[in-house]
Amino acid sequence: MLYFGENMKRKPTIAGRPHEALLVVDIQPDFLPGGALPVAGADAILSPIRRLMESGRFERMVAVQDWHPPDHVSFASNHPGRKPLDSIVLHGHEQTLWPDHCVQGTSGAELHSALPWNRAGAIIRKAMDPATDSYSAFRNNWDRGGKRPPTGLSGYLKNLGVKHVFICGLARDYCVNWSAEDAIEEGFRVTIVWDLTRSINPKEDRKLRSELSARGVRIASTAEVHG
Ligand code: VGL
Ligand code: ZN
Repeated sequence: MLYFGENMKRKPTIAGRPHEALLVVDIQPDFLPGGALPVAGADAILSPIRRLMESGRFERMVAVQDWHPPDHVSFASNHPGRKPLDSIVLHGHEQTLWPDHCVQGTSGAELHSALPWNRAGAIIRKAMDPATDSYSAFRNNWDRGGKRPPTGLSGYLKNLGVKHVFICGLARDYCVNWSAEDAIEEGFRVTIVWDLTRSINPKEDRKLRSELSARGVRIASTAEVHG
């Protein structure tokens, strides 16, 4: 027997804000301390991101996963004589070379087990093309032909009626930054949950923050977003 009336009294588990979505970017073991491309302090954001995902604040959540083939062009190991953090010119644009990371099917590439991914409505995998990197969750970096092919995320969100994208995760100065820029270009309102991100190069944080603000990205704290 179903006591429908009683169920109706229960606190709804979702906040009913279908026009807002939370992107949880690249929370994968390889980007955490001990991983292949560790971002300092990234372990400190796991619990607060978990709490935000479990809070019911967001009805819509999307996981973003860096997902490289082993022969990926961004790996220094695929460029004889180069080492991680060297910079090359790739298809006419600067490309940083990284240690091998987030290789498809490896444990370091998994969505981190500390977060409740079952609540995410979609998983967007990026940087799967061996010849192009992809920092943004919305589109690849430039390919051989100078194009930036979309991942489909913008259409997915628009199809659901999402107007405002909130972004947390890693790394603040790469995938979060590039995703925020593209989300603005796609016409979304964009909020970065600043304390739920960490940078590969934190020395540039002040500059990054003012560049993001100048582009129309709102910078907020978890407390403001919960509020
Ligand atoms: C990222 C460097 C290489 C990121 C991904 O998630 O910010 N950074 N691949
Ligand atoms: Zn990567």
